[in-house]
Amino acid sequence: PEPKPSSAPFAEPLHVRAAQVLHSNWTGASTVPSHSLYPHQWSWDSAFIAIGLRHVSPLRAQSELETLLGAQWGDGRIPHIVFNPSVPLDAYFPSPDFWRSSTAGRAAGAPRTVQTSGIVQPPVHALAVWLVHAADPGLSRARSFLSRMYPRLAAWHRYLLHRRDLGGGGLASVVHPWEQGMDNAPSWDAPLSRVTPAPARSFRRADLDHGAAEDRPTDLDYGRYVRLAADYRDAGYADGAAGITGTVGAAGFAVEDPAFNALLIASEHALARIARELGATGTARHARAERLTAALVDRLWEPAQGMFFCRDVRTDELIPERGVSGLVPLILPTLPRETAATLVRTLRGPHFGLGDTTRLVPSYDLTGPAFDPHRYWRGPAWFNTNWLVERGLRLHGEHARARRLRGALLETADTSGFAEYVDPYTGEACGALGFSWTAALTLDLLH
Ligand code: 9YW
Repeated sequence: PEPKPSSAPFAEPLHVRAAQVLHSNWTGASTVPSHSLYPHQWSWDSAFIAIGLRHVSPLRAQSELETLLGAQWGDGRIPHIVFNPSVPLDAYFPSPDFWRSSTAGRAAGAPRTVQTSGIVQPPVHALAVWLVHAADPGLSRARSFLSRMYPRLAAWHRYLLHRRDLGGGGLASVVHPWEQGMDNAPSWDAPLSRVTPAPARSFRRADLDHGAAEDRPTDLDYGRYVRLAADYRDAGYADGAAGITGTVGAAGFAVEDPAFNALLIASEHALARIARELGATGTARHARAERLTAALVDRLWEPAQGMFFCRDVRTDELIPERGVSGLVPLILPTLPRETAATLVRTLRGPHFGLGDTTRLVPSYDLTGPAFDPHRYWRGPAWFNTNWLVERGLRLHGEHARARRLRGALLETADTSGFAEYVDPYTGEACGALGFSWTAALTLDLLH
C-alpha cells in the first residue's frame, strides 16, 4: 500500500501538499487523476483540476483545458478519456485499441492524431473555463483563451442538447454509466440489468492491479460496461435515431441524470458570461439555462422524496434510488426557492445525514439496500460532489452549513492523504491516494 502522507505538525501546510500532488500528477500538457489507477487524461477530472490549478498556475490551468478541448470530435463531443501515447496499453482498460476512436469514430469526426474514448463525461468545462479566466483575466486575454475556447464549448453543448436529447424532453441522456461519472451507482442497476454482459474472458480489468476488489465495481458490472461500450463503438458512435434503434436501443441504456444535466445548465450560465466577456449579450444562453432548469424540475424532481431522481428513458419512469446526483441541482441559481429548501432538508435527513451522522455527503442513501460505505459510488463520499454541494449551499444562502462542510472537506483531504474517496462516517481513505481532484478542490476551498 502507498504510505499515508503525514499530517503531523512538521508537515508542510495543506496548500503546499495539495500543490505538490498536482505537480507530481502533471504530465507536461495535462494532469492524470492518479498515476497508479488512471494514467491518462479524464474529462471531468480535468475540469475540476483546472479549477484548483488556477490558484497555483493560471497558465497550466488553461493548458489543461486546452489539451482536453483539443481532442474534441467533429460532432462536438468531448471524449471522456484522452490517451497518453507513452503509457503502455495494458496500464488501463479499456485502452485505445478497444475504443479505436480514429477508425470507429471517423463518421462522428474523431481526431486522427490523438486517441480517445468515444463516450463523454459531465459537462463541467464551461464552468471551469470561466473560473480559470477569472483567476487571471490579463493572462487569459493575452492568450485569447476565451475566444479560442468559446466555439468549442458551444459545439459541445449543442451536441449534448441536440444529439443526446434521447427522451425528447429537452434534457441530455447518458448512454453509459461511465458517462455520468458515478460508475456503479445503484441508480444504474435497473437499466443495466437489461444489458447482456460481455464474457469475462473477453477482457482483462487493469483496475484490480491497483485498487482493492471489494472497493471497486464487480466483474458483472464490468461485463455490462464493456458490452455497452463495444456496441456503441460498433455502431460508429452514432447518436440520435440511428443510435437509438441501432445501438443504444439494442442494449437499452439511456438515462437522464440530474447531476449531469445540472452541470450542463451551470455551464450554460458560465457560457453566457463568457459570451458577454467576448462582447455578445449572453441573454439567450441565460434564458436557455432557465428553460433547462424548468425541464429538469419537470422531468426529474420527485416531490414525495424531496430530491431529484434519474429517469430511465427506455421505460420513461423515474428510478427510485437516492444518490448524491439527485442533490447536485442545488448548484442552480434559478432553482425554485422551495425546491432548494427541500434539498437542504433532504441533505440533513436520515438518507444523507449531513452534520448529523456523516461528516461528508455520501454518494448514496445511508438507508438504501445497496449502501456500502467502501464500494466506490455506492456509499463513500467523494470530494467533487461535496465541493458542488458546498457551492450550492452558499448559493442558496446556507452559509453556516457550507462553512461546516468546507471545514470537514479540508480536514478529510488532509488526514486521508488526498484520497480518491472516503468512508462517509469516519473519513477513512479509500481508493487511490494523492488523487488530483481532491487536491485541486482543496486548493479551491482554501482560496
Ligand atoms: C474507472 C477518473 C475517473 C473518474 C470517474 C470515476 C473513475 C474510471 O475514475 O472512473 O476506471 O472506474 O468513477 O468519475 O472520472 O478519476
